[in-house]
Amino acid sequence: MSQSPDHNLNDELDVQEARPKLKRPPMFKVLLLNDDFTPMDFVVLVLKSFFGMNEEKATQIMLHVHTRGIGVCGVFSRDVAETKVKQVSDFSRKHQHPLLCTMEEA
Ligand code: TYC
Repeated sequence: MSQSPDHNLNDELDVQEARPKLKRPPMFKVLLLNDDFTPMDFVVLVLKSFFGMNEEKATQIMLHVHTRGIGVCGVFSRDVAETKVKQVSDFSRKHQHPLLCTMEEA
């Protein structure tokens, strides 16, 4: 009876099962950028309307972006993040504000 590392004592071939390569889908941060022209009230309205924030949280995030230049509105799946970015961008354009919204992998 032959012996080798890939044969067992009954001379049967042992097959190493491949581990299923499961990767969690990536998540994406939706980011708001500061500018000199978009009114603070409008940014607060955006955060309340599209990110479900209350007045206090929206004001806190708006002020963070205003002072630091950039801030996170939330973390979402790719599809949801893309939808949020489009909703915010369309809404800002519609009201003729230059507010920029983008996304990056978390
Ligand atoms: N900097 C703006 C102002 O002084 C306010 C602002 C905050 C604009 C956050 C954009 O993402 C922003 N009116």
